[in-house]
Amino acid sequence: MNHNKPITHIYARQILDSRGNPTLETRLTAEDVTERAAVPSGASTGEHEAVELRDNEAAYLGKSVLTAATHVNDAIHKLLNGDNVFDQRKLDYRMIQLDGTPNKSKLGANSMLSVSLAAARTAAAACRQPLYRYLGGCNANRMPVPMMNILNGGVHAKNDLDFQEFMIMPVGADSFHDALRIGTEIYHTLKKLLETEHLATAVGDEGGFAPNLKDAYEVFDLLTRAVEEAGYTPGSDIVFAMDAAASELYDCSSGCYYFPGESAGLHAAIHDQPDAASDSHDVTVTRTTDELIAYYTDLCDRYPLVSIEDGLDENDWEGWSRLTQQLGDRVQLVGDDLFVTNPARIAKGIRLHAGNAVLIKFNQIGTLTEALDAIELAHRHGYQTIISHRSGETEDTFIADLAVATGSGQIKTGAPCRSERVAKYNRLLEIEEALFDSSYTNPFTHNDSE
Ligand code: 2PG
Ligand code: MG
Repeated sequence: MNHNKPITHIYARQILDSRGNPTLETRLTAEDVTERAAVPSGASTGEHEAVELRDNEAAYLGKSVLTAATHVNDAIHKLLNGDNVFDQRKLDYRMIQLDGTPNKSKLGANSMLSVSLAAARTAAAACRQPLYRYLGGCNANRMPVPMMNILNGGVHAKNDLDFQEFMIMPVGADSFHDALRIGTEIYHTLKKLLETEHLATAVGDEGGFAPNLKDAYEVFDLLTRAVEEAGYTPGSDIVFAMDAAASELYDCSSGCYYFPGESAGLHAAIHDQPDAASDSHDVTVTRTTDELIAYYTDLCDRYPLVSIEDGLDENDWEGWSRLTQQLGDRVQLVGDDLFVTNPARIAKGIRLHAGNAVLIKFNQIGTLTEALDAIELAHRHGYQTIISHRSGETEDTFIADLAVATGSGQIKTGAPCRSERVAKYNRLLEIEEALFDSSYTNPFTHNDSE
């Protein structure tokens, strides 16, 4: 095979994501091969993420990405035209150099990522290899456990739940397709349960239901019932995970976490009392870092909750170290806004013993190469990784291949609902079938030292 295949054309266009907001899709041609990639977009974005370039003009209420598309079609096209499509690292670093800013604010992480991903796809197609094989080599065969976000809150839904995501992980399954089936059965059982309880079954941004529930305890009670009514055992067939997205709850002036949904519920409950005093309306639920750590500890004591993402604010390194000291030996503590897929922030976390797992979202950092570096750094230091979607997604399934390519072992891509989420699950089914042996290593029961 010829190992030099020059890039001959790059073209980006504006398309829509799953929330109806503009995003980029880029087609990249190397001689006779053309492939494309689209970039996702977050809502609960971390303060330290690379910049997503938006036009901030009248069109699409400020959210159009035409400038970013122009950067691809002009500056990046000119830069990379003639470069070898197989030189992924070089292509990415040439874009990083051209941008020249620490947070990719000149070209935009969305412009750069769309080119980076499209280049990898084109390179894989040029070798006639599936993407996971091109990226991961011949040993890329570990199917991820799906972390299925079946109950939504926070900024992903307009309900009273302060925490953003409540997930089930079918860790007792021995294949990906079985895990998906079990998770989906529980999802449908949960819907029936919600209907019986006269609770809303409308879904949030990631396809999970978004009923008005009081707090995390009520959620986990309901999830436990759904798991049992579907015929499974919490703690062995299924374990729970959550994304608190605590940066969204943190108030830096008071140094406390503020729970608006819980406050509203309490306020309403007090008002319903016949003898409620007229001055009893100011009910504000707040928690300090240590109170929140105690809250998580209690949840982990009561439920099979094995993974907590963004349990604390993105700048509270000290709090993260305390949380890790308290729960790190029995719970996966995932940094999302904390690490923003950035090797420099992950290195800091490793130094400070903050968290023990990294959420990987390639648009937080802006190139495939840097995301792969983040994964490698995490794995080298015994941190788990979870390959993740964004709340604003497209039909692009790159993350499914990335999860298998990197052997990450876990993927977070929403509920088994909404095509932009299901597309990733369906791609994983296809990959598993292609791998024939349906190998599935369960990261919670598989002990490497055995
Ligand atoms: C998260 C993500 C994805 P967003 O916080 O983990 O679930 O949400 O894309 O809105 O940041
Ligand atoms: Mg998160």
